[in-house]
Amino acid sequence: MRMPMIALVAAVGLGTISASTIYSAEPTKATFLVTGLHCPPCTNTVQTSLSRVKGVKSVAVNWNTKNAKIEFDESVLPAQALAAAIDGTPHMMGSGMRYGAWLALKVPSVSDEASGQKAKDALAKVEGVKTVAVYPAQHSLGVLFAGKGTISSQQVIEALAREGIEASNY
Ligand SMILES: [Cu+2]
Repeated sequence: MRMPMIALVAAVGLGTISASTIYSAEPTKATFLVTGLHCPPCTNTVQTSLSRVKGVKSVAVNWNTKNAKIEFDESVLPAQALAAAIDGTPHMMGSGMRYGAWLALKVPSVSDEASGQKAKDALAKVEGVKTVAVYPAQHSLGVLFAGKGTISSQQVIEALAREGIEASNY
């Protein structure tokens, strides 16, 4: 009776390993600060547009905070491409207005102008990052990407890590 029991335990163990390999690509949960929201229905315009983009798992745009909480697969849709999709959403008020998106990052060490500048310098080297906004009171950064490209939120976080700056998605 002992041998079959051991064999069963081994089989269950192998099953667990292969399952975790298959499901290792966890979706990214991130917050984007959305610009150009003119009125509450604009949140629906952006939400509906993004829900049709391949790689987006869920999206919720909040009118009060102007934040979009987005769950997405960066192997299909990197953060830079997601920002471009928001940017490319036709504005409900017509072509005279535009939506835009900044990736929000939690950066605990950012607390004043000097620490903010250090983070800005670290990201100035990253191709695809256009502008970095510093929010010392919120210990956070806003990252504006340049046009189309494939920079992921993880690549931005890693660029900060290389300069000893800890960061994470909101
Ligand atoms: Cu509107």
